[in-house]
Amino acid sequence: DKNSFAAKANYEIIGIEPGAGLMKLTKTAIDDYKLEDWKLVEGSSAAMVAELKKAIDKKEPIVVTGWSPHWMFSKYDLKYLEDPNESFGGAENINSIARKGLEQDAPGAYKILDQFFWDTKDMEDVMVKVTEGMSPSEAAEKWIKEHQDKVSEWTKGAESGNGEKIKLVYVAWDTEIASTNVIGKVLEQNGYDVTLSQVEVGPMFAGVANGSADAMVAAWLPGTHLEYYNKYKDDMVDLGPNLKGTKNGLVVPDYVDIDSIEDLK
Ligand code: PBE
Repeated sequence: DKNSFAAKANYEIIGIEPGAGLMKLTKTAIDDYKLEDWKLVEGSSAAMVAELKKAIDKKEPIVVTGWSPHWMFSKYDLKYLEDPNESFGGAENINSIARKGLEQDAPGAYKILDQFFWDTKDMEDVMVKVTEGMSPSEAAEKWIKEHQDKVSEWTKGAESGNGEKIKLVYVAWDTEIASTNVIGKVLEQNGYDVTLSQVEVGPMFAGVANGSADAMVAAWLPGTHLEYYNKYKDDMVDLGPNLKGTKNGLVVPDYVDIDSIEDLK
C-alpha cells in the first residue's frame, strides 16, 4: 500500500546537483504537498541515474527528480507522478544566452547561436549515442553529419570566423552536454576556436553576465532558472529558445503502484 511505498523508498527523493532549478522546484513540491517526512537527497545527475538503475535492477521502489528530454525515458519504463498542484510548472523552453558585445566581436558566432533551434527528438538522438558509449564530441559530430539540413538553417547568412575564440559554458546535465557539444562543433566547423567549459549553474549565468564566457545554451525558462535569469538578465543578451517543450517532475519506475505526488503522503 501507499505507506509501505514511502517506507520502502526510505522517505527519500533522489535529487541532483544542489543548485539545479529542479531541486528548488522539488522543495516547493515538498511544501505544497506537505511531504515533510520526505528528504530530498542532494547529489548529481549521474548519481541519480545510478540509483535509479540499481533500484530498477532489483525492482525496488524509488522516487527521483526527473526531466525531459532525457535518455532515461527511452532506456527504462518510467512515469512522471501527476502533479495536480502544478508545483513543477508546465512545459518550458531552453534558451540560448550570449554575453553583451558578442554580436560586435564575433557576429558570425552570434548569428549561429541565435539561429540554433532543434527539437526534443534531435537532442535525445545525441543523448542516446552518448549513453551507448560514444563520446559527446563524437556523438555531436555524427548527429551534425546526419542533419545537414537543420544545421544549414542555423548557419544561414552567418559569416565565417577567423579563428576567434568562443567559450561556451554548460552544466553537466545530459541535455546540456548534448546541446553544448553540438553547437560547439558547429561553431568550430564555421571557423571559430571553441572551448567548452563545464561549471555549476550559478557560475554559468554569472560567467555570461560578466563576459568571462561568450554564451550558453542551457537556460531553462520561464520557471526552472528564473532566479538566476532575473539576477543576471540586464547583463546578458537572451537569444530565445533553442528547444521548446521541456518538462520537470518526480519520476518513478512504471512498476510502482502510485501515480501522483499526492500518493507520497
Ligand atoms: N535540469 C536539466 C536542470 C536544467 C537542465 C532540469 C536538471 C535544472 O536546473 O534543474
